[in-house]
Amino acid sequence: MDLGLVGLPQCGKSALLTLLSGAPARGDVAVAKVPDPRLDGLASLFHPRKVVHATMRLTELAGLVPGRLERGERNAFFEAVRRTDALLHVVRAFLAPEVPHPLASVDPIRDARALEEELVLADMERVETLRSRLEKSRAHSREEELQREVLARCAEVLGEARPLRLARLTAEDERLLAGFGLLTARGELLALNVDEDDLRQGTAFPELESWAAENGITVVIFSSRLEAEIVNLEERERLEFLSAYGLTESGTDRLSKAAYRALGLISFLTAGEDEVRAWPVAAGTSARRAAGKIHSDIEKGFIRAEVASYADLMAAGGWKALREHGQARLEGKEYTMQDGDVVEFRFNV
Ligand SMILES: Nc1nc2c(ncn2[C@@H]2O[C@H](COP(=O)(O)OP(=O)(O)O)[C@@H](O)[C@H]2O)c(=O)[nH]1
Ligand SMILES: [Mg+2]
Repeated sequence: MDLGLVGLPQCGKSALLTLLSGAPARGDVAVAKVPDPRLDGLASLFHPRKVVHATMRLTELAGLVPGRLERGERNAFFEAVRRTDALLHVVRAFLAPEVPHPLASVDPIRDARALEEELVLADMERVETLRSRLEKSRAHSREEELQREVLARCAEVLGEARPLRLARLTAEDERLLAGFGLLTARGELLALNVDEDDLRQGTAFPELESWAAENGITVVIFSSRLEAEIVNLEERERLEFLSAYGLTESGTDRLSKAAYRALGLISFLTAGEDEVRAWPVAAGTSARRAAGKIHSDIEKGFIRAEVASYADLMAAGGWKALREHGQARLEGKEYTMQDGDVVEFRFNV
């Protein structure tokens, strides 16, 4: 699962890549750990040799200035977007006269809209091309008929200048569209990089926030500057620092969690003396497929999943007491994994 960082040049993409991955960015790809306090809870119970967080891959895409691009550059950018599973759109709201703005003024809603419009426009062109190609095709297979139908619905949404993530596509629709490389169906998160003073005053950006909500985009307001100051502090100091801004969680943590959701991921957990671990799977994944994330043999030889909620396991103090309380459920291969399920798989080898 790949999260693409997009936004104008100098808006803070590389700074955010560094913050999320916890290390100075080397090139434009990095891996981010997804914070999960449940792992700390489980570690206090099981005293494992290691604790493994869920991770996601981050890729910084070339900064693009809408309206100023040659066709080749636009296509290269869209190609890079196609390779991502969700977008983290960094938008600049900090002033900093020493940092040049490619459009000479700081205007977050203008910048946020401009990129989204580019993507919607690209999808419109693509959908039109696909529709006329299907119109001309002489073989009228059932599959093509279904594609025509879903593309007509896409054209309607895009025609209203709305992204495809608002088109209520079903899993079947997504299957039909999978090879077409449309851009706006993917999840999107908007990271608004503000000045520390704006954070302190809790300054709201109502116009931007309602625009984002209408477009199915989650907004996280953070200050890249502030985050860089607190990243190396002890947990306790960091919390004190944040509380001065009326915050309880760092922007980096809020962004990581929101990005994980935008990617459509949830975590199931495994816990033992060897290892406590969070496993990322797409929301809706069955128990059997989830088992395959750990090892293909567990998927092949799947018998049952023994599942407990994190809260029940913590309250019981371990699997043994949990089983005695009848709080461990035995689930079959079609069970849909839930975020925070603690699981032990039973399997034949
Ligand atoms: N004052 C201020 N400067 C920032 C902030 N975020 C990034 N910068 C600076 O803006 C410049 C561009 O940031 P960078 O992360 O390289 O932007 P990118 O082009 O989007 O990757 C760098 O000099 C950063 O130090 C911020 O929140 N406040
Ligand atoms: Mg950069």
